[in-house]
Amino acid sequence: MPPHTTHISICGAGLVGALLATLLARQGFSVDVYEKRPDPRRGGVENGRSINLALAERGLAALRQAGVGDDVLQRAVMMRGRMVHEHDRAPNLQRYGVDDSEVLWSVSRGALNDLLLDAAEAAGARLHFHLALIAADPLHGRLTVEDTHGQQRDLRSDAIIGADGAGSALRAAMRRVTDLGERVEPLGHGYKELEIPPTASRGFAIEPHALHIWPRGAYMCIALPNLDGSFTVTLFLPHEGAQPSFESLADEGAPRALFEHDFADALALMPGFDRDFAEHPVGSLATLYLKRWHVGRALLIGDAAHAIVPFHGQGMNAGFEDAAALARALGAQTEVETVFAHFQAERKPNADAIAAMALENYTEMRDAVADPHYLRRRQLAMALAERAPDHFMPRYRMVTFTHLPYAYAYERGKAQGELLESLLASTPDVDLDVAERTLRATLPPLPELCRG
Ligand code: FAD
Ligand code: 8R5
Repeated sequence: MPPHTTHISICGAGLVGALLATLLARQGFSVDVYEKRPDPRRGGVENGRSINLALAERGLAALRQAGVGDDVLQRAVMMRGRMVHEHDRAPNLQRYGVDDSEVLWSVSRGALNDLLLDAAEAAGARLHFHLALIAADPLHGRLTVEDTHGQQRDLRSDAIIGADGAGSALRAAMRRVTDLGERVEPLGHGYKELEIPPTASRGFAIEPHALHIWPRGAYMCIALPNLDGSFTVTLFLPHEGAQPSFESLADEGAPRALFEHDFADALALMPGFDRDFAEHPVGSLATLYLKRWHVGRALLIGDAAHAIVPFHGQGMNAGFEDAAALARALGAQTEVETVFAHFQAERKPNADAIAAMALENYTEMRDAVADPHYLRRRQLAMALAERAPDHFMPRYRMVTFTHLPYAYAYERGKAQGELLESLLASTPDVDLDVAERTLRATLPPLPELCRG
């Protein structure tokens, strides 16, 4: 079936749905998008909170494929590395890459979503707001949407794509037909968003070009810059327990006492701390695993298929990579069930790998960034990457700045990690010539990097 006779319904006009709609409409598919919320571009009730996300190479490449890469970067703040704020020490910047070609970008979720909705419409996709998917028959490509008055409409489509997020309604409809092998693993930790406002002269109160981390062992704070000079600060903490936890902070004054003790430099920059803490909800974190992403003419992508914990900053990036891969596959072959099976075979091992790496990066961020063994290991890794760039690349860089499959990054990262540990086991002052020879003798060269 050529694209222009293939009709695709996308459920959800969030980040992934809006990007997929753009990519497919640009390829000539007939695309309708159903979104249960109102059109965010229409203003309306604005709660005034800016939520930002870290955009990395995988997401950026997909945005470039949709023709909006430069537009997005114009509205983004560059983050060159992690700024680590240890207790009672000057903050220290650990660069992410070798130069400014390897950086993260802090983007506003609202601005990015608006821009993608404009792009989808400009490409010819039809967007329908205030219409929620409430039922679907995946085997026959039928779906039912409902407006805010309870009016229902029955529709038919060659393909139904569920980009409706972690609580996907399409997934619920698919589950009624086939066992999806669904498993949700709560992390046991939640998060709360706070704010460092701009200074009186409308500048940034701390270094703007960094992702700030306050590692405190069992928990941490992070901060990402916004264009207006503010930072969105996120506190990650266990939900329950006697050690600092959201439960243990229930008493008035307890949150401020924790911050005075652990995050005093950040607290000094948050005049609205008490109100923000009291008013902002605690978000919960979990990993969603599915054995199956497709049933008949229906397919799940993005968070609907593989919601992950946030610690690698890859949820959106992975979802954007899904969208680009799916658009490419549908462009090459339009027998939807075949495309969906191939998509799952290609993407699921990668989704599993980034889910695991995201969990591991929590420990790294909140704890190991300040650990002497970790710092030695990191230094050795950087030395090997410089001496033998064809043989060694830190896993973080593979994930964040290349298009190597996540599953490859995970496996290669394990092998490299074992090598580093064995080198460090005998002496903390590793002879770099020996290390390089051992590396070249033990691991095959890295594949072509497929960057940019
Ligand atoms: P969503 O963005 O959740 O969009 C789903 C859409 O579907 C929504 O618009 C929703 O209204 C709509 N919908 C739901 N149900 C229905 C229905 N029944 N009918 C119609 N429409 C429906 N990722 C990163 O890569 N880097 C980061 O730094 C990062 N930071 C994050 C910070 C926060 C606070 C959070 C919560 C997440 C962060 N993520 C980050 C993860 C990222 O937000 C998600 O991975 C990404 O938004 C997934 O996109 P999605 O389109 O699949 O789902
Ligand atoms: N998501 C991120 C990283 C890795 C940074 C590093 C980590 C907030 C709810 Cl926790 C986190 C990263 O290892 O140096 N890159 O991007 C984004 C992160 O959290 C986001 C902002 C978040 C869900 C709240």
